[in-house]
Amino acid sequence: MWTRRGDTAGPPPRHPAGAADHGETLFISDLHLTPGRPETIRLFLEFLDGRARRARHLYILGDLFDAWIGDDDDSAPYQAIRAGLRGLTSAGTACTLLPGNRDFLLGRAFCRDTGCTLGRDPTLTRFAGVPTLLMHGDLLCTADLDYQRFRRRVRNPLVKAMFLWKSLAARRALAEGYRRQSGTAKTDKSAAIMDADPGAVTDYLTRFRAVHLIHGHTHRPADHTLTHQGQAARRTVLAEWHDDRGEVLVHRDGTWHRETMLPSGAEQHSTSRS
Ligand SMILES: [Mn+2]
Repeated sequence: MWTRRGDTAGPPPRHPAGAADHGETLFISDLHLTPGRPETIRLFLEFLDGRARRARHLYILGDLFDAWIGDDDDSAPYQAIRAGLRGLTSAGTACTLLPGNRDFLLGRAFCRDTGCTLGRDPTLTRFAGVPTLLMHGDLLCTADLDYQRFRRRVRNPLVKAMFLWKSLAARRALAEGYRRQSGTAKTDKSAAIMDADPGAVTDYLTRFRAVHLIHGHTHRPADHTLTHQGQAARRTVLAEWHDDRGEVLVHRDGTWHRETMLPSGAEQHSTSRS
């Protein structure tokens, strides 16, 4: 069992010479991993064992999992994912997880097992000196009032604690019911409501004095340029992952590009540079 190991931290990450010396940072989001999609899980495990090892830092900007009902969920696919992440962090690549709307219950036990760090949403950092805000993206969808209300309710620490206090079986049943409900609600909502609100984007850039925003959630990958307070600003939207293809945003020395991850055997290629 992964989550009942007690409070001892795992071994500190090693930094073998030659590994992770590129200073590359990778960003992914919206993998929506679930036992019912083994191909996407395999693609992610290959990524952790391969491409990700060459990076100094991997940011997962939310919705790594399609649903997360607690760190004590010991289903076999989740054990494999924990082991994959542990392998990456042990090899010297730092990994930061931001909570998504599907996996905001990821907690300390998961981090202890994997060597990952939980980040806040939003997180302000700098890349090549440029103040950059990292978010999952659901906070930007301010026109979806029902969702924002729901979000405040389920993130309440007491509500979270009461949910986690239930048995694993009870939590699985509740999550399944919610998934059905949210699937129905989504089809009734207009495309504009489900997208990032331009006013919310501006508000976050202003509040955090950032000129670059990177997020996922909307599944509308794009490189937007905007003028913010007389300055050029940008909003980079990450792509969701599929059974046969994942996408990674790469930063290295002030340059950015996207790479497509394909299952082993298929040729890996870059898609765009900016
Ligand atoms: Mn999401």
